[in-house]
Order: sequence, then C-alpha cells, then structure tokens
Amino acid sequence: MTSLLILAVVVLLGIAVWQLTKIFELTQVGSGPDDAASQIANEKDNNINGYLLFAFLGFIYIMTIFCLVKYGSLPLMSNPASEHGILVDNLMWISMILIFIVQIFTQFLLHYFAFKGRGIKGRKARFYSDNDKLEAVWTIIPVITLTGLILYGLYAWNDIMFVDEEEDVLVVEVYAKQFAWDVRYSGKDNTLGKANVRFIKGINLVGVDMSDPNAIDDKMAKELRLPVGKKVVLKFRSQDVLHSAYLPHFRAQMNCVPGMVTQFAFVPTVTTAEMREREEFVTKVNNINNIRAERSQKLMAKGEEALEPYEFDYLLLCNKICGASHYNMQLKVVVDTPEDFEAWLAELPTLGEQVAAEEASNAPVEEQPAETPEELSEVNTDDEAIAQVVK
Ligand SMILES: [Cu+2]
Repeated sequence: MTSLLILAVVVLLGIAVWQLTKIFELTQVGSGPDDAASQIANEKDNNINGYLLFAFLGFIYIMTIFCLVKYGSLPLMSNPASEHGILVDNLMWISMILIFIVQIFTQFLLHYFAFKGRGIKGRKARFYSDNDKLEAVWTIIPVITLTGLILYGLYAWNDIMFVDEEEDVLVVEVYAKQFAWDVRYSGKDNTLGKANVRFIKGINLVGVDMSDPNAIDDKMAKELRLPVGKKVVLKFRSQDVLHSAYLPHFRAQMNCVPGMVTQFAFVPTVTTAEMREREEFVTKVNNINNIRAERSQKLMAKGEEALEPYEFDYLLLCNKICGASHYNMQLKVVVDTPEDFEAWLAELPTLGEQVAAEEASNAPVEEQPAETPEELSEVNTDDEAIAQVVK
C-alpha cells in the first residue's frame, strides 16, 4: 500500500513538472533570436532525431547479441528427452532463425528509411501511391514461409497426436486438482476404470467407479514413473478448474479440462539417471547448488536450517494460472529402465485392495450396549457422594 502511495506521488509530481515546463515554454514563444522555442522542427532537430534512430538500431542489435550470449543457454531447445521432442525443437529453431534474420533486416530498413526521409530544407515529400510488384513480393514471401512452417507444424502435430489403439502402449491417467496431481496406472488390463468426480471418497482420490471391472487392478501413485523407450499415453482429467500439464523436458503440454478427458502420447528416450549425467544439466545443477550454498550460509547465520542440495528430476508442472498455490503445483517424473519400472509398479497395491482395506478398517465394530438409566443414575449418585465428601 505504501509503495502504491509513493508511486502515485511520483507520478503526480512528474505530471506537475511536465505542466510547469509547458507553461515555461509558452512564455518563451517569440522571444528567442531564431524562435528557438518554436514547435516546428528545424534542420538541426531533424538531423539529431535521424542519428538517434541509428543509435536506437544499434541498441536493438547490441541487446539481441547480449541476450543471446548471456541467456542463450537457459531455454530448453536441444537434447529433448522424448522422441517427438526433436521435431518440436527443429520447428522452434527454424522459427527462431527466421525471426532473427527477418528482424535484423527489417529493423535496419525501417530505421534507414526513416533517417533517409528526414526533413531537409527545400526538399519536398514525393507522392507515391502504390507499387503492385513490390506489394506482391512482400506478400508472397511471408505466405510461402508461413505455409511451410504451418505444414511442418501440422505434420509434427499429427505425428505426435496419433495414437494407434492396437499398439503396445502404457496408459496412465494424470489427475489435476487445486493444487496437486494424482497418478493412476491402468494395471494388468492396461485399461483405466471409468471415473467420475462423484465417486471421490476416502482413498479413492480420483473418483474411480469401483463397480467397473477395469477399475479393480488400477494403481494409484504420487509420482509419475515411466519406462524408457515405451510409448506412454497420458490421459488427463481435472477435478475443479482448467489446469495444464506441462512436461518441458519432453516438449509436451496438454490442458486438463473439467468434465472431459484429454490425452497426449510420447516416448521417453532418456532415463532420469542418464539426464543427470548430461553435461548441460551437470552445469545447471552446479549453478543452482552454488546459489543454494550461498543462501544456506545466510540462513545458518540467522540460526535457521540450511537448504538441501538440489538434484535434477524431470517435472510435470501446471502451466495454467489456476489459483493461489498454482506455482507449487508440480509432480516429480522419473524415467526408469523397463525392469526397474516393472519392479516399482509391481510393489504398488491395486486400488481394489486399497478400497477393500479402507472399508474393512471403517466397518463398524460390534455395537456396545447403551448405558441403562440405572447406570446413569448410579454415576449421578457417585457424583453426589463425592460432592458430599468434598463438603
Ligand atoms: Cu493448476
């Protein structure tokens, strides 16, 4: 609130100063030798502005190079961890390189012609209605380029989204809710049991319909584990609002929409262990841990606990602003060797077992006979006796 007030004061002060200068300028009109305060730009003004345009062009180029050098390693644009990720990265690279070349070229032309056409005494502006050839050229080139990009994108999209039902795939459900994710494996039958938000009860966190025979062998998990090299079909549902499951390392993202099932298929190609050994991730993790070590020292100086060292893990993040704790809505993703994955999955209890166990523990214990009126009065009498003694 205070900072808002300060901001308001600064803005109002700025406006006041600006108004004062305008009044001052108005009082000067007609008093200078060459009418210096005139609103009409003279040749000197035009030249200054012309050269400032070049300075601004230089600023854009320098900033572009600076950002590329300083932050170029931050975006994930190479070495994806999924098969289709290469297609996505290629599309990203082609688009970026095209934008880079076009922007270097057009920014130069824009600033150069603005400079060239600046006001010079005695020069008259030439009227030029249109040039069909020129317009055809600058329409056809972008049309061809964009058509190429869109066709490539469509081809990549179809390739990614097409799931052959006959194929040997692993079906996993990812269930979104404010502000966590639940994971359901489809079990031995590789078919997820039907589900509906109305069936949510106790341990049945994602509302599986337990009367559906396909549901009994489903398995719930708190992390998303996947076998390397196998096609995974992720099916998404949401309990409350729009969420979006974003798997940046796998170049995958899909909205989770309440009331419908959306899906995405991909083949993970790099295990978590392999990814941790990759040079770029070793460098990134080291950077993070250096920052954490510095913070830890400050925390320990204040008598607080030090931060734990960070270790790389794949993540599934929510990429739709879905509420107050949206920033914290993430799920650990582990890519294992097929053997390790099978061993881990085999140890998980089935949902059928879990629900049965919960029902057994909730079953009413044998009813105790209710206290008789006599017993109640006895208690009262005892109380009265104690009261007597105390007196
Ligand atoms: Cu969310």
